[in-house]
Amino acid sequence: MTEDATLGRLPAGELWWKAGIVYQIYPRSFQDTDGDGVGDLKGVTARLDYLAWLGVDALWLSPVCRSPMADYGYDVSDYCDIDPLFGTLADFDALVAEAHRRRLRVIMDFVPNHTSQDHPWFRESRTSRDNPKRDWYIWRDPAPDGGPPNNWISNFGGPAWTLDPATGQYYYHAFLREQPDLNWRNPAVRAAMLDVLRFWLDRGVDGFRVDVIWHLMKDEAFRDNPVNPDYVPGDPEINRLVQLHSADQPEVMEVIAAMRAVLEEYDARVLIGEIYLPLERLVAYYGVDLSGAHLPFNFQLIQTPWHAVAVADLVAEYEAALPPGGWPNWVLGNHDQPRIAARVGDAQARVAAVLLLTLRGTPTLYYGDEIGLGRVPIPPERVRDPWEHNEPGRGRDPERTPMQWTPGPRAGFSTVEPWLPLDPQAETRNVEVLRDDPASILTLHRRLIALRREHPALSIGAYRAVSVAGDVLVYERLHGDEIVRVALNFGHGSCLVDVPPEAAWEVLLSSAGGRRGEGPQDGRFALAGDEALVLIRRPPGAAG
Ligand code: TEU
Repeated sequence: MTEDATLGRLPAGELWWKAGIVYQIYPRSFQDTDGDGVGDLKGVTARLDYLAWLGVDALWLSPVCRSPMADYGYDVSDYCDIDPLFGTLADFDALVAEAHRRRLRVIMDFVPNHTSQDHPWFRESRTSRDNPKRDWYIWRDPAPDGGPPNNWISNFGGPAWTLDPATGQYYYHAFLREQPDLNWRNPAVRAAMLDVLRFWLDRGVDGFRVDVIWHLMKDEAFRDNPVNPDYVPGDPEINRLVQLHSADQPEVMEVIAAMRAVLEEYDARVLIGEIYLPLERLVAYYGVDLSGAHLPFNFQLIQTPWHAVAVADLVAEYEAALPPGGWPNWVLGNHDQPRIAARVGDAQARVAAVLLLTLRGTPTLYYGDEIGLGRVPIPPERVRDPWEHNEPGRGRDPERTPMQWTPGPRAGFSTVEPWLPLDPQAETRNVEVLRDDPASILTLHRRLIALRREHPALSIGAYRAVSVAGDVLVYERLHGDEIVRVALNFGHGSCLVDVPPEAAWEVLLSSAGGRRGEGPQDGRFALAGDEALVLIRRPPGAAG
């Protein structure tokens, strides 16, 4: 990385995904332009000016390939075409061109672990035991009692094996039965899937977020998973077993390195891996000599209790666990997780935004979090997520609802009733209302993003822990002469934060709005409850 490279949009080489901010779009819910209540690619293109205004650097689109939508696009039936619900390949090309014109990168979702049961490969595979495509999927004879070949459980509940009566064998699916797992031990599967990457790279996409990348390889002997002694009734059924043999196998590293090698055939593309594993396993996905994912998604903030000490420990452990040269990243939410505002409340969601956008590493921002969207209630008759049907309470619809653009009907998302209900607060919680409000959470996000761009300490600088006391976490970001200090109040009570007396400090940003340029009083800054402050040390010799 050349640290002195320009930090404007679209910098050279890999700096774009290190210094930049990724914005996740769930395309069904961003903008509908054809009046069917579901978002589409033309809708994303129509909203690119908003993303440029917000200041993000890249957009990641959840799956838009052809799919029967059993899992809303995570069940692909053609990897080289756009689903008609979202538009056409021409619409996709137009989106990429318009994004690039605004210096925004485009990251696609790549779903290699499984296809749809409607994919021609699987249709062929299931026709007979000796079909040439049989070994593209994972077929096994029944156990002696006629039951499934082993005890593996689907991530969405129920057995992970489905019997195909026509050929008398079971096929494996880590998710829905409509999502049969590909056999990545088969070189032909590998070659075909790597060609899919080239297909999109040739069209100009800037990288991939790879779905369940840690699942691609399974134990060759398909041994039973051990029972999880820590299982708590009420947890998802998948947690009854430890996923010892069904995922995170050492051989997966080689597959990821092969994907990475394809990206290296092109200029400055990024490989992001979706990985839900404990820290020590997560960092293995940078690969030997960084031959793996550029960014193994770090979901630890989603899984850590929202408390200053817990977050301080997490940041320290993550920083310490990174391999040399491994670039960090942070995520607060995605289309599978309760929204940050729902988890920590509206007041703390602001503190969370400051944390996400001032930690060291690439932040990924989930659409709607910038307007403070929370958990949108879904009446039973409007449930869409199959997981909710299998395991009530687990459904992900509440965090997948339409983006809210304007006051008035359908919040500017669509002209008809959207596929999922709108937030009851859409009339006031929308881009048009919040963008001109200096105290809004949207303004806060925009200012934080701008600060990150203005101050290399925040985008590419080093991280230094300063203190954690009670509810208050303090750290610094450093680059050259620049020192930025961040103080986050995870509690509701006010307090005072010290700054080193030998230098002059001032407020760059308060999560509550205002205070810019304010200096300390008696060497301290007052921090209100639920407030976060970003401070800068004036460079030595600067006029005060
Ligand atoms: O998610 C994988 C995954 O592990 C999650 O479903 C996870 O089990 C759960 O959310 C844990 O909190 C990916 C996609 O992001 C998800 O939308 C898909 O349903 C899934 O893979 C299958 O493709």
